[in-house]
Amino acid sequence: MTIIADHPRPERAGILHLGLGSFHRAHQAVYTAAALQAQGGDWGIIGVASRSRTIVDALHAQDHLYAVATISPDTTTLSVPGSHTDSFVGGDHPDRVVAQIADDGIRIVTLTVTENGYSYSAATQRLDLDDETVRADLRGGSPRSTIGQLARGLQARAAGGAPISILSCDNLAANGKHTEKLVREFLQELPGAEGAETLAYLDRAVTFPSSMVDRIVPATTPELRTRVGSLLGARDDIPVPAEPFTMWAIEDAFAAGRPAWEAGGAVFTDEVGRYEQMKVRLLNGTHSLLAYLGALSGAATIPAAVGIERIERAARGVLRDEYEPSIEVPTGVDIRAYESQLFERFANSALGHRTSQVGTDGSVKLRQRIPEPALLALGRGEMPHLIALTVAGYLSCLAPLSGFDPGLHAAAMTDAARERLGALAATARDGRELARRVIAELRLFGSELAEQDAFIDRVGELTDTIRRQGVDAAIDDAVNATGAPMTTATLTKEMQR
Ligand code: CS2
Repeated sequence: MTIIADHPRPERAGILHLGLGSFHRAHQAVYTAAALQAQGGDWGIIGVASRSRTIVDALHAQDHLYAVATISPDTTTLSVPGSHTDSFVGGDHPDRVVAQIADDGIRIVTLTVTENGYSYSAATQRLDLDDETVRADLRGGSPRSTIGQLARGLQARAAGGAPISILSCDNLAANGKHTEKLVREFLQELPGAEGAETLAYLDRAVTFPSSMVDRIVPATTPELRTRVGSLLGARDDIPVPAEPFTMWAIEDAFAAGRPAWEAGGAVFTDEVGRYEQMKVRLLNGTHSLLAYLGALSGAATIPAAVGIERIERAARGVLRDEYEPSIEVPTGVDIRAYESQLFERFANSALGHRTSQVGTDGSVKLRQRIPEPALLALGRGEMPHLIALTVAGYLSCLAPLSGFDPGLHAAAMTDAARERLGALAATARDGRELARRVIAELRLFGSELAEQDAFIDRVGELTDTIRRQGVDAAIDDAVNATGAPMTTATLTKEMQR
């Protein structure tokens, strides 16, 4: 038996997608399938994996079809989006990436390259000119960085001048503007007037809409493959598990048309910035707290972490007292309903979303999630104890002080900064010194937080508490300091009294 798509397949591609991971396959590909089903059009997707051949090889073997398994605590349902027309590995064929961007048939380039894929410096927010790959891309030859590929592709396309849009779908604040800024910085760095013509083309014919993406997509497991195989009645080597919830808010600024993504439920809005802030802080910020405190408490998964009462308490506290005051709620969103839905989503135990997955790449993820809300709280004269605890949890997991073992879930977290942080921790006398080195000297969370001595000391203090007295003591300390709200469990107990 072979896999069959849910809808007629597109004949031609109109989208080049960089970052062919699970998230894209359970999010944009599904919205595009709905758009194709509703309106047709040449909006097939050519997927580009950065380095790994696994997905690309399997997609070719499976006629570019795979199942999305929507998993709730009671049921699993399957859908088969058929939006991909082709795929290849960008690392193996960098010139093809450039050629595809230059191809007039492609009218949108979408990106899910993770927070890590944008080659910018956390301290300055500018293109990282110390990055070897960026430097090589600036010198010429086949580009390997995402920003280099976009800039070189647009440079090649500028000759014909056809309009195009670049749509970032990563968890970065103002992701469209951020991507545009980095591409422009790349072009400005080119010698002589080499970039000038392309910059003029960007002014004329290229847009960078922002978008907020949301769907929890854990890693695939061998068990899921077996389960999907029997539900589908066909072999699928690359099914994607995902939660039932899905959301996409997009700025409607496309230079050369777009698929009818609203058919899949996408929201086109002028308030993308508000949606992004709400999501990156309330969902992702709280997620990071759950991942680090959970891992340090021995929880393998996010639902297990949020099932620990004192961690749930800290999570509700950080969301309500420290993230929520920093955002402007999008028009029409009921923030209390959003919050309670979030906690239901975190508690979806059927998903098996791992703390090590969410804790991975904290050095770039936290940069998006914590500095602004922390600075706003400090500006109001309040210490954001639970954001400080999140950072202390991160440092304890990734850069444990000598003699502290953060356990196997922390050990499974990968992070580009792990080695650098480990070296700082190895010679730090205590948490305060480590926090100072990471936040003030390395400026891992930007230059403004680097100046906030009281916050840095609080992170250091909580890191020491984790090492000396354990994570529970640190959570209690931070929660009591903020007077965080009670958990549902304690509220029920209180009411029963
Ligand atoms: C998570 C996100 O891994 C992480 O950092 O917070 O991947 C999260 O699951 C998604 O953004 C949900 O939309």
